[in-house]
Amino acid sequence: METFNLTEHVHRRFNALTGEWILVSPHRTKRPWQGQVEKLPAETRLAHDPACYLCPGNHRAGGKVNPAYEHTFVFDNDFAALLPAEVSGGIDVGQLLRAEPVQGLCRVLCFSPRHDLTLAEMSVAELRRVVDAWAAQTAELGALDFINYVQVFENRGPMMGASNPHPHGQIWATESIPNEPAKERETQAAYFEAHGRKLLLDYLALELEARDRLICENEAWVALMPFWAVWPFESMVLPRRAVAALFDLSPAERDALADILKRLTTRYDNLFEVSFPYSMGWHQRPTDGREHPGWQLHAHFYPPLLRSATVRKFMVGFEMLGEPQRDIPAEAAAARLREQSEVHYRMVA
Ligand code: H2U
Ligand code: ZN
Repeated sequence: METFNLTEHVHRRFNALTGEWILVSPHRTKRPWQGQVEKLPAETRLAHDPACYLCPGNHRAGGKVNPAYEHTFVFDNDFAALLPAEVSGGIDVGQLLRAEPVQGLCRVLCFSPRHDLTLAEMSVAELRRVVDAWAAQTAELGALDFINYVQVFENRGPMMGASNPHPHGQIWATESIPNEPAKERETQAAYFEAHGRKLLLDYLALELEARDRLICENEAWVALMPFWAVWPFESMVLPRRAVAALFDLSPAERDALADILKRLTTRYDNLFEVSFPYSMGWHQRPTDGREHPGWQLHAHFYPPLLRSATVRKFMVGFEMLGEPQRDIPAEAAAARLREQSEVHYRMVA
């Protein structure tokens, strides 16, 4: 019988952060990277688009007017999915029909007044302002009595459902702790209970030792493809120091975060010479007033592209009904990102 090996044999990998398994089928891609990279036609991009709801000075869909902002700009979402209305009660019919009211707030964060930039194309100094806005929003919303969790995220590109090319992200702050962070809370708490150390710091130490899933790093941060990655080019951004929330980052760590975000998103864009679509977001310690000593701050990037600017992975069939599956092992996909340039393809003459 052959000895198990991650690059040859069909296997399942355990996601230590969610407690779920994923299927890896390396043999399905004997020729994974020979398909040509399709390039999309160059888009015309306006620095200010008079029709954009998010550009400075423009009217939003709800009728409000944006100020002539010069850096970042935060506003309450005009079509918020969560509202700060207090309602009592709920339903529970035989533990089968259950519902509970939930309060919350939704905000939109414009990353830049420039309509035609992305995180990858903004300067490190401008990205630092985005980091500061994320931290300030988390602190402000997290301090509210009825907010127990703050989700900072960005949907990038029409493929991920972003409504507008203007660089922006969202913040949803909730009374409840949503499913994904709730799973991570359980796994991180159990690990801390058993070992007295943070799960993600021990995990990072293993990755820094192995090195084959690293993408790029600096003095304070590491971008890597997690061992359990499901999306073809999924990544995580991890701080080297024990820290649980963006607002606890030092000024030097914020600068270093701006640096790593620019470098990671540039590598993504360069991979298929396209503005790489993704959903990204931060998982921070819940703001429910509890300690959460095992919680470690981190970001996830979930990009859907598989083989080119137009070929995406679909999470369907077995993945919806069974469990997620990938062909190219994380190590091979990480190597592809590692070999990318950190000079954005649009900057190359
Ligand atoms: P997405 O691109 O990730 O969908 O985020 C845009 C958000 O901006 C979306 O939630 C809000 C939408 O409700 N929005 C406004 O609040 N006002 C507007 O004028 C346009 C969009
Ligand atoms: Zn705009």
